Amino acid sequence: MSVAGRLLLLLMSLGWARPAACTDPASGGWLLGTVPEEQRCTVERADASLTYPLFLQRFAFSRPVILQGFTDNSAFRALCTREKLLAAFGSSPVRLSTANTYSYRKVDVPFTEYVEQLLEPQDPGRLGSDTLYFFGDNNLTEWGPLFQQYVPPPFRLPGTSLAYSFGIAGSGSGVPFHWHGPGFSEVIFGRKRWFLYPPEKTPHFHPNETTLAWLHHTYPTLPPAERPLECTLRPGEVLYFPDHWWHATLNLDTSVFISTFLGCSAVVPCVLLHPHRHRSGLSPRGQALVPRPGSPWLSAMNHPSFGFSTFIAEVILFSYIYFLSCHFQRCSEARQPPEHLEARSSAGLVVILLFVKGFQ
Ligand SMILES: O=C(O)CCC(=O)C(=O)O
Repeated sequence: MSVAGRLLLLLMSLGWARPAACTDPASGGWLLGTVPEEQRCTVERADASLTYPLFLQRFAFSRPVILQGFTDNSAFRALCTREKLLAAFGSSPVRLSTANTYSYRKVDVPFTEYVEQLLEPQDPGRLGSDTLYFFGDNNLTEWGPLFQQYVPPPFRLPGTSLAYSFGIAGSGSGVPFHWHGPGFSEVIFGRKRWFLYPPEKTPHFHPNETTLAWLHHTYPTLPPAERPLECTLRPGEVLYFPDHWWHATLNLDTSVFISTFLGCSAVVPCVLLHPHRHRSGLSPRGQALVPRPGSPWLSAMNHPSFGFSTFIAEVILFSYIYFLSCHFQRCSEARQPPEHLEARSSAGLVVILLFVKGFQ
């Protein structure tokens, strides 16, 4: 072996030089990546002095922001090391999905199999449609106790409630451009590069291409004015993405990450307050990513055919409830038994709920 080779081996054994792919304790036992980091960050950053009114005024409905120092997830991070997750969830199944925009294949595998056999750096020659990605579709019965340890970002949007999507993915992997409702994303381990475009600026991308391929082939051809907003997130930073913003991700290392989606828990405030809600639901990839909790309202809002008709359905529902409450009042004034009205109100509600559910 040459002198230089011996020197390199010596340095590596002393921990002074890092091989191309390795782990260190700070990475939670997850493999570090070799995808080069881009220092440019064109997304605004805000520290913990950002107040909720300012967040609403400056970012909530208009542009992304990276929040720093708002929450401390070190306890959650300690539970997300490779060793701890394998010990706690090794035999639990995880649902993987293809990392492309339009086709959406799902594959269930035990978590151990995913971590030990499938979680590998992205093959640059592979299509998104042939790449499996673990993000979302989490079984809340099994993973719920872990998610309870996560401290979500402190800000909400009026009329929304939280739903988590958790994932782990190899370096060079990511999701291609898509959009959906607003939310936050936090990296627990690893680094993740984000690319974002406002709703009215549809990006140039091929639906079956991985983000890595897009970065190599399309990104360099973009004139400066056509470039996305972008930034690389590190553990402890939280990105807020507003409603309907296009976004794509690229994991620079094996990353553990969690998104907090702000789904509509009441349709009327959502329609009135969120500027893009009148445009129908989600991009196909968005539909697949956003968790669909049981609420028919939330499901309807997150459905691609959601739009003006759902809004009308809710207006009818609210009018109906209002009408009934007036009617009950008159009944009690007139001392009439309200049973028949109760039956009618329940039937009416069921019909309206079925109507809204019919969109799903
Ligand atoms: O973190 C990722 O790779 C995907 C996140 C994402 O697309 C989302 O939160 O909507």
